[in-house]
Amino acid sequence: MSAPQPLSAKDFKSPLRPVWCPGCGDFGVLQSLYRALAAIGRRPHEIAFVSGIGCSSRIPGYTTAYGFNTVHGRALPIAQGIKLARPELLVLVAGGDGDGFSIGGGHVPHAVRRNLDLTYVVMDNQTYGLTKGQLSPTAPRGQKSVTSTYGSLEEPINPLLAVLSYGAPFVAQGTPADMSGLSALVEEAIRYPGFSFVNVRSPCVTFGDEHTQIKWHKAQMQPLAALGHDPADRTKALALALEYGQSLHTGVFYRNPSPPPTYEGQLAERQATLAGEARLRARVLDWLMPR
Ligand SMILES: Cc1ncc(C[n+]2csc(CCOP(=O)(O)OP(=O)(O)O)c2C)c(N)n1
Ligand code: SF4
Ligand SMILES: [Mg+2]
Repeated sequence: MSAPQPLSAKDFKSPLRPVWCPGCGDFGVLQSLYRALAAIGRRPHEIAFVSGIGCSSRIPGYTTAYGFNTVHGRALPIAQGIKLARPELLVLVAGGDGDGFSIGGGHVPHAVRRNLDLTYVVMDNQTYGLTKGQLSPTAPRGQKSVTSTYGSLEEPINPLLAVLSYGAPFVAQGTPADMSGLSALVEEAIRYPGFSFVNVRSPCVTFGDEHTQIKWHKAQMQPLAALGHDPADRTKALALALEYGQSLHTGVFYRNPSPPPTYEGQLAERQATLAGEARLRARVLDWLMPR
């Protein structure tokens, strides 16, 4: 039998044309996924790509993987169900800041602490793009929007700090202002054996303010590697994550060098133990009460 052909980015490109606004950061995220998936080499039919609702959540449809554009804020529970039922699949989850940290925010800690081998990519544009620019949970205090005309009175959620403090073993941040860096991060996240999170600062060119645009990202970006950050240092990662909002650090904040056991791995072990015990019980019963 001949060896399977290596895959290229175009093997993951679906015939659907993205309906995103020209210049939307989500195009960059899509490109980074094509590149990462080609490098990883799993066939499109071995990939389940789950999203919520939002501009960003359209992303599975633009790939050739099996996609499920689910319900607003419910991508993570559905992705966990798929991974439990079919652990051999590569399961990707994607959505927006609103989808993940507003309506779906209650699911994030539980997905993190269960630690299924999933990669969660959030396209964080600090706005609700699809529904025309309402205030998002990651938007800074003072942000003016159609639902905060005089400026937001609320502290934002810090997605990096939240996911790190819930105990995620892999946390990174990227931007389409650095496409090769973003593709490498997405690839590394997918390869990590456990729950991995990539917060992508993805510009919304239609409703985002200037601090969320690619020009600002290019000027402000600070790669963590250039700062000498050691991604095995969780305490330092938490300190750097606190700067979300003031600076734009890119790269891996935290990578647990000893990946904790995954939920599906532990479940398989338990099932094997229980099956062994059941076989033993049946043999004892057969011996006590021969049929
Ligand atoms: C249960 C429910 N509530 C509200 C909505 C309306 N809705 C659709 S997308 C969205 C927010 C989108 O923002 P985000 O998740 O950040 O994605 P973006 O469009 O910015 O990529 C909202 C409020 C919905 N579809 N379902
Ligand atoms: S509204 Fe914003 S997030 Fe939605 S497609 Fe347009 S630029 Fe992208
Ligand atoms: Mg958004």
